[in-house]
Amino acid sequence: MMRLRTFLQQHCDDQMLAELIEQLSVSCKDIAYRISLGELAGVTGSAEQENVQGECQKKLDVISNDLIKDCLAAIPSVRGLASEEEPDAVPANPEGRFLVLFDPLDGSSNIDVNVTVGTIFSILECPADADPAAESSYLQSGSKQVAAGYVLYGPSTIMMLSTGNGVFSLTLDTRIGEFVLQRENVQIPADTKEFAINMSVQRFWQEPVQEYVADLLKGEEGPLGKRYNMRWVASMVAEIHRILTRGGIFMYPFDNRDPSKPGKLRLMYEANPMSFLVNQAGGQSTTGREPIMDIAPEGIHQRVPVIMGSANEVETVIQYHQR
Ligand code: P6P
Repeated sequence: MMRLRTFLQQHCDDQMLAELIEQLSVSCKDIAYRISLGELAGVTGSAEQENVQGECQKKLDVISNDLIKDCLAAIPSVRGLASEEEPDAVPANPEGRFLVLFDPLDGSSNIDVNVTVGTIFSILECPADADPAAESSYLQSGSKQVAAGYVLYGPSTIMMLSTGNGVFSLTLDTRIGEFVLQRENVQIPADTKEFAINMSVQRFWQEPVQEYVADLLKGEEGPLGKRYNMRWVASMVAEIHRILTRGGIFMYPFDNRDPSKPGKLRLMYEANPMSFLVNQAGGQSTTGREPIMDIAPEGIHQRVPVIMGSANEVETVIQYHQR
C-alpha cells in the first residue's frame, strides 16, 4: 500500500506543495482522533461564541481551526491563511509561496449527533509582492487553485485530493496512522438519478430551480423521464464524497431568505475547492448562470449559489436557467 508521502513524491512535481499537504494531513489526523472520541474527549457541544458568519461555533470548530492554523503557520511555504472561523486573513511566513483557505470543520452541526463532517482546503499561489494580511491577496478565482481537497471524518477517514492532475482518495489506516492510496483518477458518472437539496427552503428558490426540482419529482412520467432518489446529510463534504463515489447532483441554490446572502455556501473555502475536485473528476460546477471557478471573488467570506455533480445533470439545470 502506498502512503501519502510516497504518493505525493511520485504524483506531485512541486515538493513544497507536497510537503504542505502532508503536514496538513497531520492536523487532520489529530482532528479525526478527537472526533472519534466524541463526548469522551469533551469536544462536543457549543463553544458558546459566534464566528464571523454569525454562526454559533461548536467546540470542535474552534479546536479544529486552531489545530490547522497552528499547523499551517509552522510550514515555511505558507505565506498566509484564511479560515471560515477567522474574521480576517492571517499572515504566516514572509518567504512562503502559498495561501491556504479552509473550512476546518464543515457540517459541524452534525457533530453532536455523530454524523459525518469534514475539513475542506484550497491552496493558491501567493503573488510575489502580495501582503498575506490583505484580503485582496486571496481573492483569486477558483481556476487559479494549485490544489484542493477535503478530509471526510466518517465511518472511515478519507482524504480526497487533487493537485490538478486528477482526483485521488486515500484512507486513514489507523493501524499505522497513515493515509494510504485507495482510488486513482476518480471519475463522476455523467448521469445520475440522485439529487441532494434542502427541500425545506423550496419556497425561497428562484424559478429555474423550482421548475427543475418540480420536474424531477414527477419521476419517469415527468419531462426528465427518470425516477430520482434524494439524499441530504447537511454536510457538504459527505454529499460531495457520495457524488465523487457514485454520481449525483448537489444543490444549495440562491434563495431569497436574505438577498445579502446569495447562497449559504462560501466561495473561497467550500464552493471553489469542491468545484476543483468535481471538475477534475469530469463533473460540472455552476451557480446556475456561470461556472463557479470563473467567479472573480469580492471577499474571503463571500457566499455563492452552488449546483455541482454529474456533468449531464448539471447541464440540465443550466438549461433551466437559460429558459
Ligand atoms: P442546511 C454545513 O453547515 C453547510 O455549510 C454545508 O456543509 C451543508 O451542505 C449545508 O451547510 C447544510 O445547510 O441549511 O441544510 O443546514
